[in-house]
Amino acid sequence: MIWNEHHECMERQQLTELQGQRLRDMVERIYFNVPFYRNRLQEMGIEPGDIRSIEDLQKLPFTTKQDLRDNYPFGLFAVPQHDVVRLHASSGTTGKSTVVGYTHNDIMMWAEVVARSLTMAGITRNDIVQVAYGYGLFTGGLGVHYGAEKIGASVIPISGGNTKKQLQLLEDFGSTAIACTPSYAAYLGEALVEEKIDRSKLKLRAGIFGAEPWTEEMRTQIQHLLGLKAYDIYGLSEVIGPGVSMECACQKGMHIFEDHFIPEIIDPETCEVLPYGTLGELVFTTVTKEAMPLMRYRTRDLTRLHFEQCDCGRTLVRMEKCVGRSDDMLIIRGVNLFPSQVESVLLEMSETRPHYLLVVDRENNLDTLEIQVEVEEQFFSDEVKELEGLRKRIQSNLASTLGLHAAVRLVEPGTIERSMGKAQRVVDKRKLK
Ligand code: DLL
Repeated sequence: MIWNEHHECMERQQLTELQGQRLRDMVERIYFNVPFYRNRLQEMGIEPGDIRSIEDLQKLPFTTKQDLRDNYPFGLFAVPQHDVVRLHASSGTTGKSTVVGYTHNDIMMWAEVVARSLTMAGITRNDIVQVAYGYGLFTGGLGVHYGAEKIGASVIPISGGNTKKQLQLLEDFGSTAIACTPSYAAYLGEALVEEKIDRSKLKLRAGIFGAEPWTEEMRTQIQHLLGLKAYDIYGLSEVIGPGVSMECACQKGMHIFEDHFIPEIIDPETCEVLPYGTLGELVFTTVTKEAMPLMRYRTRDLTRLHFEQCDCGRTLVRMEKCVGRSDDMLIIRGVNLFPSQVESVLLEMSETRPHYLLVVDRENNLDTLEIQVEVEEQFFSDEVKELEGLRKRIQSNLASTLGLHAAVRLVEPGTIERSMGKAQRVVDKRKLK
């Protein structure tokens, strides 16, 4: 089923016209209502009338997270405070949090894109959706909540954490879908086994997992652990929250809701727009948001876009699973590396669990990388010799994929700290020195 066939299956030309018209309106709104954007456009000699169609998008300047910080908390709002009905914020690891505001219409639009997303995972009014993303300033909980309610599903607003309660409700309420981060899903799957809950008694069919990068190998593990079909959902607070894009049943990338969010891929170094299909940084222009429209916002997320028609019938462009964020890329002795590459290698092996940690340090001016890997119980109790054999195998698999020699430390199941939200996969001790 398709939630909004009109907007999800538009002819490209019709969609481009709609985008152009919405872009024109948006540029006018921010020009007259947001001094920051007006100054920036004036500096570049651009007037609202210069932006007439989607082809003019490239004339516009980029917006960065730093711009949001510089205008903290409400400097980029395009409406008076009395029209703002909701505030969210993303914590971020450094500096001030990024604040985002929503008007009533923004909240409705958000519910609409999440309703489209959940429909892609086959969710209908007959489903019971356990929302185990955090509720609060984080957009995950409330974002999915409103979309699921719009569809008419029964929503369980349990929020993140409280694992025993999660399992109890999965059993007692017969939740048919669960929404949480993939790392928390993996943890729930593990807890299910520990609590000796019979998986066949659960009614779970679909998982709506996102908010952090995760690999195909992780998908396989979660599907196996929880007995459901795992779907990838993408989004970021600045743009709206969850529901910027979502995988359909074909699972060949995430469809971006282009009637609201216009994507571009740029070279993160030169800012040059790259041809479709090339790996680069994802940039979004929001064309319908009222409270805080964003012009060419640099997400830092690295992916590729594909325009070929999808078998599901939707014409919306698809983005590949994110490799990671450009600011999560580690440079170890000159070799570029994303935690997701390590995840792929580890989870391809049946002896390892989906919990790992990269510890980066510097000794005698040389970068060091230690990868801590949890091993399945039955392999851990094996002989030392076999364990050493496994360690060496992991090390050599990593070396051949990453082109880098990393120390591997096998740790007992349950050793690596579990996260109820976004997992922390890297400890970079170099930054502490
Ligand atoms: O994580 C919104 C969200 C909530 C999305 C629930 C999906 C589900 P932020 O906290 O602002 O918002 O973080 C946004 O998280 O720029 C990506 O780096 C990362 N991210 C989000 N979804 C995915 C995904 C929410 N499916 C940042 N795959 C983004 C990879 C993701 N990374």
